[in-house]
Amino acid sequence: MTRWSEPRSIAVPWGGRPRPLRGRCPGVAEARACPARYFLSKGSALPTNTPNPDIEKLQHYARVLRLDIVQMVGVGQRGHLGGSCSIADVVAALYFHKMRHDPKNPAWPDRDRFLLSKGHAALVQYAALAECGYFPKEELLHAKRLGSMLQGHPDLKSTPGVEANTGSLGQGLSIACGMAAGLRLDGRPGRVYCVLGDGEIAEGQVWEAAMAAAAFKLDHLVGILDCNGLQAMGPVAQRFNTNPLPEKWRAFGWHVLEIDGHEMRAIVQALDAVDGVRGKPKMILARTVKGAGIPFAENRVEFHNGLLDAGQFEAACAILSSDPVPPAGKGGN
Ligand SMILES: Cc1ncc(C[n+]2csc(CCOP(=O)(O)OP(=O)(O)O)c2C)c(N)n1
Repeated sequence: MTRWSEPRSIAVPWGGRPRPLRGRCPGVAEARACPARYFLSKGSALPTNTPNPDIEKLQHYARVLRLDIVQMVGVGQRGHLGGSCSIADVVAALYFHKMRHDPKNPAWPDRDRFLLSKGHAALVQYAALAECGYFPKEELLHAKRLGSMLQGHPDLKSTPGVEANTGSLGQGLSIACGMAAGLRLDGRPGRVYCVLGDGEIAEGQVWEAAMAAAAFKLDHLVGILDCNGLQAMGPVAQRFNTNPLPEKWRAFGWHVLEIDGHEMRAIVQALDAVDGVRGKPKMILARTVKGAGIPFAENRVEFHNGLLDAGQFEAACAILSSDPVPPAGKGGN
């Protein structure tokens, strides 16, 4: 269990001079007084890439990610809790099972690419990268601070393992298309996984990218749509209604699967199943709950970019750390 460390200057991943941390740490005064800022693990998970992954272990990692998200949000400061937690199971399945990647060599040319088009959910990606060992887990506690390697939205130049700057919604799928096309031209085996939000896809650029992916038959491009039904201001269906989703993506020439986005076995099976589909890009519609895993935040739009008070923070930590030990006899870290 790693305890919270004091703020300090941090190393810059791509070889620059160390930068001092600036600004107020999220909830720093409250967090200093809070005994519960800790991690469940030191962070040395490696992707399994096996045909039969240990589902219980992947579920455990999803819980680790959610606890790390809560630690990053801290007390008394806003953080994108809802949309980070809704996609945590999918992100765990990708980073700890499906994707071929090497935390010791983030630029490995044959790696699979992960793009978080809904970049406001950066905390879940940071948690996964730290857990895999791309950087020390202690960095998570400086997330969102000026000068930190973990900015409020994914930043290619700040964070090892981040493939592109995302968070201006609607752009990630276009980047993913370009990467997929480039990998094909270079004869590389990498697949591209792109996570989008169901509110995000109201952006018109998404549909240009969707047409391009089908036109170029980018069958090594896999989209995962986090269908939690809420965007920043309310239900997706009552704002810019992006439904009906399966019909739309099929009409745009994609192979579509629909799954429960919190059912780990279904996630793994879907990710494996789309490998076999040729000639089309694939879209996995993951039906999820915003804030999943934190009962008082589930399906509550106020936790989109929510703020935890000390009691909520403690309660969330208690719930998420109630299973601190990985499945018996199966390793973990
Ligand atoms: C181009 C652009 N417009 C607006 C925003 C502000 N914004 C951040 S998150 C969000 C809602 C996104 O909803 P959704 O894609 O459903 O995300 P999720 O519910 O999965 O977190 C908005 C409008 C933005 N980041 N980029």
